[in-house]
Amino acid sequence: MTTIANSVAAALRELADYAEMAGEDFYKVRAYRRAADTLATWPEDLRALAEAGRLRTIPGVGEAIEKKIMQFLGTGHIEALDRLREEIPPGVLTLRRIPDVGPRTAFRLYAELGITSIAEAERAARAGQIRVLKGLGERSEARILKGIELLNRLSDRVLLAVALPVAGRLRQALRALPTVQAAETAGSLRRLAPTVGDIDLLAATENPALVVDAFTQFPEVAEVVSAGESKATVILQDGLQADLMALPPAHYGSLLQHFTGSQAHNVTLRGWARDRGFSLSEYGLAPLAGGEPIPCATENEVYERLGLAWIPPELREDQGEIAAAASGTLPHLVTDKAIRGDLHVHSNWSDGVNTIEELAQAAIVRGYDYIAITDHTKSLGVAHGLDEARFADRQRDIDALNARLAPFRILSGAEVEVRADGSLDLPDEVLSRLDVVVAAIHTGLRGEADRVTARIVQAIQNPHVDIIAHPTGRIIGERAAMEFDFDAVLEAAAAHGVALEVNATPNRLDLDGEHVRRAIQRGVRLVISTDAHRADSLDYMPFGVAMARRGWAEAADVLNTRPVDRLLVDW
Ligand code: DGT
Ligand code: CA
Ligand code: CA
Repeated sequence: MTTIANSVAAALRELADYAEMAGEDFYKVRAYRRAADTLATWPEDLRALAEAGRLRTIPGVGEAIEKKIMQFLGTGHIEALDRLREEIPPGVLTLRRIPDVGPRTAFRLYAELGITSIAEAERAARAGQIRVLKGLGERSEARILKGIELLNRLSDRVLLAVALPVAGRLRQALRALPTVQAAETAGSLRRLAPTVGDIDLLAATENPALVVDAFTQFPEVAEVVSAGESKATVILQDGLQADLMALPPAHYGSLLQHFTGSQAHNVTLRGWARDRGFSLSEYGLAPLAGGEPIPCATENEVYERLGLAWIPPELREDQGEIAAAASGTLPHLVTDKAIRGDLHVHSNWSDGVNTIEELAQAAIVRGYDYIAITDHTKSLGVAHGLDEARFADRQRDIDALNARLAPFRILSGAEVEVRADGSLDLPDEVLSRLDVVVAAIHTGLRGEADRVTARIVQAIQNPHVDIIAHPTGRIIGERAAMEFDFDAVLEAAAAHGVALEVNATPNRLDLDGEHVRRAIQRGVRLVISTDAHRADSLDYMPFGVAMARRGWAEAADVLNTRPVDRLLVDW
């Protein structure tokens, strides 16, 4: 649903993007984005608030932004945005979607080469026109080209966090149909992959044709690509594709197994079935020797008939899960409920939206025992970071709250920067007073692999560092992982008892399942954290848990499943 506050938020976000490219003041740009973030989920009627002259009670709305909101409410336009739109063609904005192309580079590609689309940027890079720009060079050009290739690969996929709520609504709507006995999501979405190509849905019904027909008429459906007796493919209002398969309940287990995939898992499972005299399909198990096919009503039955334990969907990537299911050695995967606290959260002492108390209350509501407030330090200019004096002030705030909120515990932490030379941007003396030190690299991510590895290893060697945040630095659809020696980092982390973070922010999901698995195999412990910059974002936690599960993590592998006293023992 689009509210007027949503529309204002969208306009402010666009304004921020343009303003950033036009080289306007960084603080101004950030203020637009913050106000947009708040407005995007603003519950009250904006017009009523404006009439009451109370727009400035909205966090992040000061005089200048109030004026822009008033303009928008009056005319549907923001003057400053209109001016910038005239100055810079809209295609230039899309250039920023190329990994490694920031606003300044995007603007220069336009101003100096007249590039206004990603396709034009690709042609220019291939023709060697970008390397001649001052300060860019051959390496930048190659990187831009690589970024465009990455983007092309990702452009038709969406984040798990974007697809999940949509899929949940469709599943609900299917379950509400009178002829549907069961409905579930399948495919990469059920496997909780970081991104999904489409939404796969399954239904058990005695009347597949009727259900398929009803599905194609759901209000969220914008276009029907194909519809048959038991399947349909549609495009939803928001551009996502959804596939539905419906079969009678007797086949539901086989159906679910087949369309959950992955394809690689299914290929190996079919081989396993063949070796045991069956052919496997969405209809059931057919004996190769002939005779009646056996339909399976539950997924458990499919695996059981093949001599296997049921395999959690997150593991179905053909990474040894079938052998583990055969030998009874599947992991007892960590669950959402096992998480007792969040160890990477930003308050309004740095660039977060909420007060420490609001964050603590939000954590209490979520059933947590503790939360670590890990504000940015001063050197990360973009984040209004804290210096030593302000850390001391913040500590008083935390002490007072802890006295009041016990037994809930607020841990005093920081997200410190790993500088170019591998040192940290807070003196050891300050670090030693913190409960939790999270170290992160935010700059120089494109350095030589050896340099990046050395920086991370050096941070790990600092006796005060507890956690390495978002270790690979990838941002899905925007930035590939840093090039570095992950095994060397694992070795150092294991040796120094430093945990690696599984960052649950939907476009990070860093570490992902593969990296989690490698970390566990090397004896490195993990934490799952949201990196929330506002209280609502504590809800990202399940996405991080999903990555940990995809990496075969058990509760014992994850430090924040521990009570706080056992957490601090090692730190
Ligand atoms: P996605 O959609 O790219 O994120 O990945 P999946 O795994 O959801 O793939 P999708 O939607 O093409 O198919 C869902 C599952 O159905 C897939 O994991 C395996 C199974 N499947 C059954 N028949 C086929 C087939 O003919 N082709 C493919 N690719 N998958 C099939
Ligand atoms: Ca799919
Ligand atoms: Ca599909």
